[in-house]
Amino acid sequence: MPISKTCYHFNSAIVRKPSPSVVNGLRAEDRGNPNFDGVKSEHEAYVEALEAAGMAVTVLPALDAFPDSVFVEDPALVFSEGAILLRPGAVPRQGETKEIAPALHDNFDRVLELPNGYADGGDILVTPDSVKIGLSARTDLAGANGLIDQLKKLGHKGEIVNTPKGVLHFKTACSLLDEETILVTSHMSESGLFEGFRNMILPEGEEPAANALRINETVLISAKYERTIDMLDQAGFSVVPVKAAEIEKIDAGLSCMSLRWFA
Ligand code: CIR
Repeated sequence: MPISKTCYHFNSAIVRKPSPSVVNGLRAEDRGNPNFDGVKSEHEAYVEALEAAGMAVTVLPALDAFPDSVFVEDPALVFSEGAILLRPGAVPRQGETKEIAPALHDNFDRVLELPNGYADGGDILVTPDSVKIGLSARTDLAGANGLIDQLKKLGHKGEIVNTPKGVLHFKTACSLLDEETILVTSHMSESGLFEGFRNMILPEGEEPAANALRINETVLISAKYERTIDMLDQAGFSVVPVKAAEIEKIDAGLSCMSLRWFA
């Protein structure tokens, strides 16, 4: 299957239930702890939205020892051709790789490993031409180069890019809406990184909506960003608002809570 078909056509996902310890999740800036019941209901609604978009969802059990383990996107990267176990850059999250490994072996014939360095899935954006790997406080050059080697084995081309300073993950500031369109903060757009794409710039004050999630015919967007929802609606996208206000308190968005692929 050509890579352009794999960018947002998915029929399978892995998620992990949040543990009560999620209230202690990592954050760059303290905006108060998320509420556990709130995270739990956001997660349940998210799983329903994935299913409604056409995916079969495997739900893994909560892991109390890893507060951020609900964000399964970070310790692994998956494609139709196989999976890659990553090494998260944040020390408290590094044990999550070992925890996600059995689910990957259950679902993929090929499970590769990052040979060295660090890389978080949140820094990786799959586009039709390349898999963009954003260097960040979580993803270093050794990790990015190691990832490029592993991607090659699965038939994908990796490309190293920069995550703007002060932004947690590359995909905190952008998402792919279709083969030629990126939803992006004005700051990241100004870097010229997406010159070959149509850039849809987030309205001022709604930058956290950048972490949207295109799945098949729908785009999931954090429900509180009404101007972004209107903008995408008017551009003809089929938008599904999903509540994410609690997980945003620990710097997360909609892509973070699943691993997605076409089986
Ligand atoms: C962390 O700092 O690692 C978590 N609190 C948030 C992870 C968000 N993941 C993502 O953007 N892929």
